[in-house]
Amino acid sequence: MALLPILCFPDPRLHKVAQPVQAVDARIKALIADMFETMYHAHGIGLAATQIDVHERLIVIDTSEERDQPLVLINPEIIWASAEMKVNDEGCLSVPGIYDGVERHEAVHVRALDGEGQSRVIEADGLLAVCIQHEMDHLLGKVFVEYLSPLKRNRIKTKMLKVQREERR
Ligand code: K1U
Ligand code: ZN
Repeated sequence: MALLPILCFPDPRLHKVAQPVQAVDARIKALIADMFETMYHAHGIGLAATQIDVHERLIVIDTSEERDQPLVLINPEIIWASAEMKVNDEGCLSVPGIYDGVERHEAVHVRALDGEGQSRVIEADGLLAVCIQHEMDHLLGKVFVEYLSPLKRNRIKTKMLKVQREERR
């Protein structure tokens, strides 16, 4: 297994649209293991392949307190979304240290392949529903700061670029 580097906003590669996974083969299974290792190491609750510069429709999630309920979503599709919306505070491993409110569907049903290539339907609410919507945005090249005002987004961009310049010194 391996820890993978996570792209940081405003890296343009975060805006690439991911393509469907063609086969759940040994390459994808190895990638899933590396993504879980990377997500747990970073103390995240989710990670989309886009964030590690792989532009395929693959997500790993674990929203459990005990960090023992890994969930793999391959080629996910939202098949139902609640009319009720809710604003939740979100963070992102690609925008470290920034948290802000984003409005999402309170509940979603998602069809996806699991890590063995089996089709599943996941009925999610609460933090899991928020996390699934956040990660599916990554696969479309969308980062959560794009829901914020242009003023906030530009401030975050300037802050991230400053941090990245200082880290390179
Ligand atoms: O996509 C990512 O970068 C992972 C991200 C997922 C996420 C967290 C919170 C709301 C929506 C999506 C994170 O794991 S951020 C770090 C984190 O562990 C966290 C932040 C806020 C609440 C709960 C967890
Ligand atoms: Zn994110």
